[in-house]
Amino acid sequence: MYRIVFICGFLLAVAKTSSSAAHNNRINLRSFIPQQLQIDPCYDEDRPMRCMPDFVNAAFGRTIEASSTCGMNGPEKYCDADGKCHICNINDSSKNFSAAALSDIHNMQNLTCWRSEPRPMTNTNFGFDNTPDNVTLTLSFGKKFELTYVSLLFCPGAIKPDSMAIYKSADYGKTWQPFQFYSSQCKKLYGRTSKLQITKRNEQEPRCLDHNRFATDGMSGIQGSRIAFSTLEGRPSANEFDTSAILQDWVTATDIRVIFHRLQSPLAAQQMKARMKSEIISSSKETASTLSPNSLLSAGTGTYALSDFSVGGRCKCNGHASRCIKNTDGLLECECKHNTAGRDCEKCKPFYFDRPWARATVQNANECKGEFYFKLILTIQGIDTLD
Ligand SMILES: [Ca+2]
Repeated sequence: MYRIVFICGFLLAVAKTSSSAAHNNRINLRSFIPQQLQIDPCYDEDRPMRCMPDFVNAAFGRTIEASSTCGMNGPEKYCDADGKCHICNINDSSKNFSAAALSDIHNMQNLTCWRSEPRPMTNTNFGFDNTPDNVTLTLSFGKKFELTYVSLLFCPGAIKPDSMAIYKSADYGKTWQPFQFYSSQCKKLYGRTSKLQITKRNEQEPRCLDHNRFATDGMSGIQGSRIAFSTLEGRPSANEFDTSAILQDWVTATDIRVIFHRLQSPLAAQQMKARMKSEIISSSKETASTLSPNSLLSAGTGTYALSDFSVGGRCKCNGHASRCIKNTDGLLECECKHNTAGRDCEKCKPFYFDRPWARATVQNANECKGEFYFKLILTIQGIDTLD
């Protein structure tokens, strides 16, 4: 039926232009194939080849929206894990910790950091028993990408959070799907086991890991450390990615969202509280009974603090384009080859329906072909072909 509709459409279009066409002309079908430049990575001379845009940090230079930023409404006090306290203030360039610092040039000699609004680190009941923090960072690509990793680098002196989740959207933020969880209490906070085995039957299932399990500093986080989520790690079909529709779908995202739920585990918060108490006592010679709970709370005021948010991946073109460009509406789209079309080269161009659309692989570029239609039209006109 699909073919018939297109054949009819094509015939009508050709009928308008064919009345004066000479009969018995001989036309080489190759003249219908667009000429490709030698340097086009999607072709080896005339032969179509799988091609793909460069691997990039898809977060770099993009706006990341933060639900909470330290010092947004003027000077605010926050404290690092070592107990030293500082001031943040969005209006003071030396104390500015805006979200722009998440996706700028990453230079270890000159780190820039985003910080959330301060929150108590030492409240052992803090977390899902009460209200989760829900500090959110959202990154939109404006186009489907295929992601290899999501990497979060924490600022020197900051704590690696105890509980957080990475979500993805593949429909521009309409719906969200969990990508990965981290927590010292996977079952309690996220209802998931930290011992989940990924097999070929559940390759699209997110895992929950206790990334702080091996921390030895008595705190829940490692200072200045990184969390790197590798999208294909431990997924059995990763070596057959070209032919695994499930994993191709799993790594596809238009947006990434990170939600920080809890800064410290209850155990680490308790240990920190005890340590702070003893340090304050020894330095001030105060007795425990004269310390107000507020002074402890203030000294234990921490922030989520990240110096870099990077996302490794490629603009998704299904093997049919070597780059993405902005269209006339300013939207990012693939520069499709192999007679494909769509923002992700996810369909065949009109009249190129000799066979169903398919993603390109190393073995087969799966170029869309329209010879059936062209031959049909020429036959109707009485024109022989040279193919
Ligand atoms: Ca930075």
